[in-house]
Amino acid sequence: MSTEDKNGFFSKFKATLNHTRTKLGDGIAELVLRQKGISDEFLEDVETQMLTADIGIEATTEIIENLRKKMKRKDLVDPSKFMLHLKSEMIGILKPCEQKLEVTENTKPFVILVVGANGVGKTTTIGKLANLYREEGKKVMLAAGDTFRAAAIEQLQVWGDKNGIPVVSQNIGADSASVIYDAYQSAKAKEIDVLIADTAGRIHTKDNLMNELEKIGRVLKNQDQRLPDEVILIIDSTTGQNALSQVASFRGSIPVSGIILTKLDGSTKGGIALGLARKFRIPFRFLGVGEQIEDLLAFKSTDFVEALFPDNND
Ligand SMILES: Nc1nc2c(ncn2[C@@H]2O[C@H](COP(=O)(O)OP(=O)(O)OP(=O)(O)O)[C@@H](O)[C@H]2O)c(=O)[nH]1
Ligand SMILES: [Mg+2]
Repeated sequence: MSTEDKNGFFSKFKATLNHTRTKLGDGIAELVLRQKGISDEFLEDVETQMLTADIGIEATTEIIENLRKKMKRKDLVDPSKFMLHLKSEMIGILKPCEQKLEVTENTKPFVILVVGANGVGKTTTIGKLANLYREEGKKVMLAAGDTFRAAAIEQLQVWGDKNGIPVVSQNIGADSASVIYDAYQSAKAKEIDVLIADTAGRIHTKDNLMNELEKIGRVLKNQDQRLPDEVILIIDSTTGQNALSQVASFRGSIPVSGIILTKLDGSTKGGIALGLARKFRIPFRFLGVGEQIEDLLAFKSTDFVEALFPDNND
């Protein structure tokens, strides 16, 4: 059980992962209850359960192979110890992705570019991030880089108002890179600590939209080679395996340095975190766990894995 439950973080993790737990952890826990010993057949059943819970082929194979080796070495004999071994394999895969986003003080403004497919939760997550940094006492500004729809600019403005922070925007149809350039200039002049730029949702297989992202990257680099300081790719955790191709495509256009998994609260497919971690090892900066401003959790691999299984399954 987590030792860091002082603020109810673990309880929130647990509640958030309810649906994924029903799909993954409860099923495995039931399998374990029926076992007298660990067999190849049992491991195959666990493997099937993991695949249907969107952990993906690579992470699942790695975990099952390691457990099979332990079984052969007789390190894994007792079914009552199975969960401990399984959890520790999962934590091993997720741990490298547990890296907090360090917003450095000496690089003003620290520029965060938020990208992702349509409707994944980019703008909402920006509202949550703005709130987080504002509460830390930082001066935050937003850039309305999604110029495709008037509603997108208005939506960001609403989050700006909620946070009481400035939003730099231009008219609908304006060049996204130019909006972000303007915002950068303004943020620099106003000594803003964190500038968070929204971008339009894009289907990762459409070249022209991906080229626009490359342009944003170039325009920022022209200002300062270090920019952008962070590129966050938002992944909707209900999309399942498609997340893997989204990461691969976005990374082809812009150096993605962090992932935020959203909508975990309604998803049965939270297991995708393991698939993503195994394949890309990109840090999960945060998890989106609801539609409200405070529904953003820091990623902790141990808590995440514990929350995937019913209680008392050590
Ligand atoms: N349950 C839940 N809903 C979320 C979460 N994050 C975002 N949403 C909802 O998902 C929907 C889309 O969110 P947006 O923030 O508009 O997504 P977007 O990526 O900016 O969308 P586009 O700009 O149209 O590409 C909204 O209804 C949000 O309230 C989350 O973590 N949990
Ligand atoms: Mg949006």
